[in-house]
Amino acid sequence: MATYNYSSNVVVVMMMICVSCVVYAHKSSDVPLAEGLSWSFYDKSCPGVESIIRTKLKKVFKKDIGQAAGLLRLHFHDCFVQGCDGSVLLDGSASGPGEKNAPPNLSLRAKAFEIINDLRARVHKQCGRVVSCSDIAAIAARDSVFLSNGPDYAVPLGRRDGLTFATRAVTIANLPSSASNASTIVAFLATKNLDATDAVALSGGHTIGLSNCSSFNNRLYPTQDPVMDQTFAKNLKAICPTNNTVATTVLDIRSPNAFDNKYYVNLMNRQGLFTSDQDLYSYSKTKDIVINFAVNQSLFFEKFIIAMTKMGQLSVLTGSQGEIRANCSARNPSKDNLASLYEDVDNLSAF
Ligand code: HEM
Ligand SMILES: *[C@@H]1O[C@H](CO)[C@@H](O)[C@H](O)[C@H]1NC(C)=O
Ligand SMILES: *[C@@H]1O[C@H](CO)[C@@H](O)[C@H](O)[C@H]1NC(C)=O
Ligand SMILES: *[C@@H]1O[C@H](CO)[C@@H](O)[C@H](O)[C@H]1NC(C)=O
Ligand SMILES: *[C@@H]1O[C@H](CO)[C@@H](O)[C@H](O)[C@H]1NC(C)=O
Ligand SMILES: *[C@@H]1O[C@H](CO)[C@@H](O)[C@H](O)[C@H]1NC(C)=O
Ligand SMILES: *[C@@H]1O[C@H](CO)[C@@H](O)[C@H](O)[C@H]1NC(C)=O
Ligand SMILES: CC(=O)N[C@H]1CO[C@H](CO)[C@@H](O)[C@@H]1O
Repeated sequence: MATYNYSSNVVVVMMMICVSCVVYAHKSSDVPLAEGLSWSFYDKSCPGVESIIRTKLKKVFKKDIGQAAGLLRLHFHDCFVQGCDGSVLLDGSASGPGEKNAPPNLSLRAKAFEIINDLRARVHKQCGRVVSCSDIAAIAARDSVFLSNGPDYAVPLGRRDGLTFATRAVTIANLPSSASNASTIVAFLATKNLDATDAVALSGGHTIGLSNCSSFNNRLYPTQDPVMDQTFAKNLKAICPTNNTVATTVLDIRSPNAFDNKYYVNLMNRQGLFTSDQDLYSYSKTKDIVINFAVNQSLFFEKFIIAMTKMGQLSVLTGSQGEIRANCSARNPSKDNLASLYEDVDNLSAF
């Protein structure tokens, strides 16, 4: 009997080890953890958080895989502006639903904000108000990558939600323009401790999703960017016949909905959409990285995970800083009357 118990415990332990190995084979142990974040933050307080999110997102993406791109970009904007503190989610933020038309025109998908709030309601319903909106956004970004055929990887957790949204000026100052050249992009990301490899890998986020004409018109009008492939330019002009046309096109012409390394193959064929994309293949410090990713998808995935893990820890709030929002779009009204608010917001019928 003792022997039996002993071996079954061993089996259970082995299964647990294996489960974490198989599900998150790509924990980026190369990247140091920010103080206060951990790989097992919700293991006791909300062990189901990641499966609740993934299960729901599978359904969301089955209906519209485009939402994956919206969620991935949302996390990027959250992290670059004032750190990964969920500030982008707050109504009234320069990048939030209240000011969608503010320059720079962020064009974040309205639906992405709704999805985050829906996930929050599901998670809080099961665990109580213990998981932050910024962590939900980080997990949702990872699942967007994985469920678009990209790599799976573990996300350090324990972020807290910020109390303030960024001003318009701070938002503009922290999001590079798609008309920037590669040296500007690399120099800008360096201010966030992201190196040239990170810059090239993160730009690979443009392997999924859409863009409005306004984000690449600078390459068509008044004169065509000589670097751009002729046929590609002709097709873009058909979609955006004038400098003012309001229309959208895919970021990755080879595989618009798949998270893969085709973005880099596009760049090598001069079919990158933005100046900030295409110039990565011209700039001496990034050209070889583009080539290496174009010929080796595993290498891209490996470097993307490292870069995302770094980006996902930018200026995080942890410990007793910030709060756990009861509604991702608004800061908590006060420290005391949350119980009643929390009951009210658990309405899942919208999804
Ligand atoms: C390096 C600097 C970056 C620049 C200049 C940039 C710029 C842009 C622009 C202008 C758009 C299109 C907006 C529109 O016109 O609708 C866009 C879309 C997108 N970006 Fe970036 N981006 C950058 C980095 C990133 C990063 C780091 C990620 C994520 C890892 C990312 C993921 C996306 C995605 C997924 C979309 C498509 C969104 C959708 O379909 O809703 N971008 N980006
Ligand atoms: C972007 O801003 C321009 C004006 O600056 C506006 O015409 C356009 O509709 C905006 N696009 C989005 C997606 O908000
Ligand atoms: C990149 O853009 C910056 C800012 O516009 C400019 O100063 C610089 O000369 C450009 N670099 C190259 C190599 O074109
Ligand atoms: C294209 O439109 C943008 C914004 O509407 C404007 O800033 C730019 O000067 C225009 N370019 C040309 C060549 O008309
Ligand atoms: C591709 O990159 C992976 C990950 O770094 C590496 O293990 C593998 O050897 C590379 N493959 C080739 C053919 O270079
Ligand atoms: C969440 O906060 C936003 C912004 O204050 C508000 O418009 C929305 O109604 C709130 N949602 C719920 C479910 O209370
Ligand atoms: C949930 O929201 C829907 C519409 O968004 C509304 O019709 C319904 O009454 C709400 N249910 C509860 C229990 O608040
Ligand atoms: C004005 C315009 O075309 N806006 C679109 C920009 O792109 C997003 C999708 O990425 C659309 O949701 C916007 O409607």
